[in-house]
Amino acid sequence: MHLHPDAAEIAALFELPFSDLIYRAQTVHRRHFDPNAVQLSTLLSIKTGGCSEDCGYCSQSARFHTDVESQPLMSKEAVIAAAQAAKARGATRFCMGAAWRGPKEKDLIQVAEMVRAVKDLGMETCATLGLLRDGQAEQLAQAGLDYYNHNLDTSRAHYDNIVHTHSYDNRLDTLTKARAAGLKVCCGGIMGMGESRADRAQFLAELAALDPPPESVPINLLVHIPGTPLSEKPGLDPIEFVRTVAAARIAMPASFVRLSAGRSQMPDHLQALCFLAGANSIFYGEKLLTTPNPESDADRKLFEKLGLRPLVVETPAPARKTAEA
Ligand code: SAM
Ligand code: DTB
Ligand code: SF4
Repeated sequence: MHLHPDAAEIAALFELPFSDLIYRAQTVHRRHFDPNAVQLSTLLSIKTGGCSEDCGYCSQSARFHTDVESQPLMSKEAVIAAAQAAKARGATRFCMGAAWRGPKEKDLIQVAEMVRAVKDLGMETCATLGLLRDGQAEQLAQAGLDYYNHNLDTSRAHYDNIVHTHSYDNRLDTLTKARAAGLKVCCGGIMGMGESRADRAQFLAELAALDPPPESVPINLLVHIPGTPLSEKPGLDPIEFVRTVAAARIAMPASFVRLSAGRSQMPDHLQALCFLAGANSIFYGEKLLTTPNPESDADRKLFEKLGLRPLVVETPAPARKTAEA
């Protein structure tokens, strides 16, 4: 067992004067990381829309009328091209997302092929495919998958207000499966879904209690999607969002905390506060899954202004091809 803060301890962090909270987060951050290096992940939606689930924030549920056009599973060639472009721009991790409750066996065989190909480019690989059945995490690990993304998204208590087609325990079970197969875990959530501060503290306590805690913790700010049940939720106070990033940093000192969805709506000074609070990863590239992300040029300028640099990730040499004639 590792030592981790409980919900009451995390709630107490949220109550600190802002400067004290940020100072603590910076201190912890500097003990574990180079504070000026930020990890860059690029997302690609490899299968879009038409999802059976009813997650109240999501543009891709078949149950809501959103502007998203459904797209079947992409070809391996198109995925490789997108990964090459992401690598050329400086991303070190490529994350493939699919709008599924979970992958069917024939889907998984195709995704495994994509993972193999992206891994061969010398990138870190990540997939987010929904709930996994027995054996599927092992298949992905064998194909060279480094990370599985599966978010808890909010507190256990609030989850049932947001999603009705699967449970918090279903999600914890998939995280256990990913871990047992030797995958690294990327697990975080969405802020601004009408949760209370106590919910945010409980959510972070759930993440910190995973043993070991997730290597990567995406903190998303809700992107309001017209047509979804959460489209009209009032925006979260930006300072409360920064507090959440700081509390995540302190609760999971050795994890990468990713400033995730919502950056397009954030001015530079708010993003700077998030980095100060201990965020050290972003999604990089002009699209998230179905919604816009800042242009790469804008991010490069922001990094220059803040003296940040992309984290260099050593990836093992790609599988050696057999000698050519
Ligand atoms: N279908 C799989 C699943 O639900 O795990 C994988 C894809 S799903 C779109 C991945 C994550 O994207 C969700 O868990 C949620 O955290 C995030 N997400 C989806 N829609 C969002 C929105 N409108 N704003 C912020 N984050 C969002
Ligand atoms: C995560 O936590 N955020 C990413 C990734 N994991 C898969 C997805 C954000 C999606 C934002 C809304 C959209 O583009 O559809
Ligand atoms: Fe489907 Fe994932 Fe969207 Fe939920 S979050 S509706 S499971 S794509």
